Amino acid sequence: MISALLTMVISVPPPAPLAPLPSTRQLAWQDLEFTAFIHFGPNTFTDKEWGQGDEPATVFNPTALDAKQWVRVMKEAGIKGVVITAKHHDGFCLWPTAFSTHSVKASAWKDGHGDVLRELSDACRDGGLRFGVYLSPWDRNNPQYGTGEAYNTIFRSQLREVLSSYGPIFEVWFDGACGEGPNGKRQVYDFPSFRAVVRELQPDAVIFSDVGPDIRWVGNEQGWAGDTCWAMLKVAGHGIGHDNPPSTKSLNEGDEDGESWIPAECDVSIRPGWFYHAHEDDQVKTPAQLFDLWERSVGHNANFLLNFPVDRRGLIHDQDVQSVLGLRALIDATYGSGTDQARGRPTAADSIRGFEPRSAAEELRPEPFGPDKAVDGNPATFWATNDGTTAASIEIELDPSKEFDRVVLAEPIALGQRVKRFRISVPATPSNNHRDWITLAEGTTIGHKRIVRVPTTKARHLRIEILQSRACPCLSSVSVHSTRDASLQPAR
Ligand code: FUL
Repeated sequence: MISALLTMVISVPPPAPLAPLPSTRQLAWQDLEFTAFIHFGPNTFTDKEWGQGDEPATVFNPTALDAKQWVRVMKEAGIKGVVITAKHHDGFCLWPTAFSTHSVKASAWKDGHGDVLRELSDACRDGGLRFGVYLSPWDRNNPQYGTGEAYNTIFRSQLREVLSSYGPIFEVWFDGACGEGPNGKRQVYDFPSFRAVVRELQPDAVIFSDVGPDIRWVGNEQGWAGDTCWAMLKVAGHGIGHDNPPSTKSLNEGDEDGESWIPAECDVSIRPGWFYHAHEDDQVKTPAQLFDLWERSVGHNANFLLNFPVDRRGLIHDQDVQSVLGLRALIDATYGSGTDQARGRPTAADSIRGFEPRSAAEELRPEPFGPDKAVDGNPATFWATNDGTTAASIEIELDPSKEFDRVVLAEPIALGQRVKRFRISVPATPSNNHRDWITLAEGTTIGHKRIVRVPTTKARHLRIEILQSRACPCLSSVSVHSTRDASLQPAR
């Protein structure tokens, strides 16, 4: 009996993956969802955003640097990894590089014996946070900058130092900015060779630049991705920094017919500036503002990269700590464990992969791709339809006494991003037996996670219609939440 059941279960093959597909490193990165940036360096002490590169290294002198505090705050906020400005445009290196004199070695901090990357990577390892590095190719200090291969060799050497001295690195961030202007120095970066160094020394690390190869810029520095957001991109026509076309729409939304899998990352600072400025102490984004951005990045198939401008002491400022912990409280109250009103509820679907009509005796036979797989809390299982079916719907029976205002959908993206258009609706009246439905929301893409804001609603049934899909649709999760408890949280 059991083996007969197993045969039936196994005889339904899963849908074929639909190219382009994510790499293992991209899949692991996307699951992190929420990561942090640290901007720290001479600018912190000179009150600048872009240093000239001629600032004396001695200006860098934090009085109480404590990377463990950064990691503690991030862990408490639910952040999974941190990317630090190892070298910003001013060329100052936060580690004692052998390939430039402009570094912590020449600073007053710890009499030139300090190493910020060492302190942060150690704290990350101890605290269980992933460690990543930002390196700006634009270097306003290095005398070789603008000479071509000589500078590229220095940059590669610095990259080698950073990638081979501090343990595993999850993300390498290549900034595309360059403000040299028409009469400035012209350096042609050898990006293919930079990428080769990363692949050689840290094969699991994702590489960020405006256009990947692994992670793309989302086209703004405000922390949000488009309502439509494909992980795919048509790379042709895009470049890094100034080569980027003036329209950043396709970075923001991706391309349905993009040939490359390059998901978006939404970078934004918790304050107006990337670096610390005391006059911005009262301009820290509120928990509610951060929650809005978190929903429009993580909930729009992208990752959220929230910057903390570490202050002159070398600490995350208390205002910033309060705000990000306030954000965590809002996320937990809305999406934390026990908040999902769809979890384990009865489901139905008008199409199920491999389904065959069966006798009452067989009713209990498990369906490997049944709609219950979308509400079982297991991201590895999913509802799917037969090949060739690209429009189908799933219904979930809810507790009608509970109100909700968020519906969260997810696709198993290892099979590619498939859904093009969906609709969410509820019966017009609790008793009309599904004859009339009211649309709560219509949307386009889903991907890794799609948070849909819907009017505050109570309903006995919720229907998700997949209206169009690139191939048979698959949903690994449908969850239902309310921000009511979050809005009751006192502002922190
Ligand atoms: C930009 C830089 O110019 C800013 O200073 C900052 O580092 C931001 C994250 O990227 O391109």
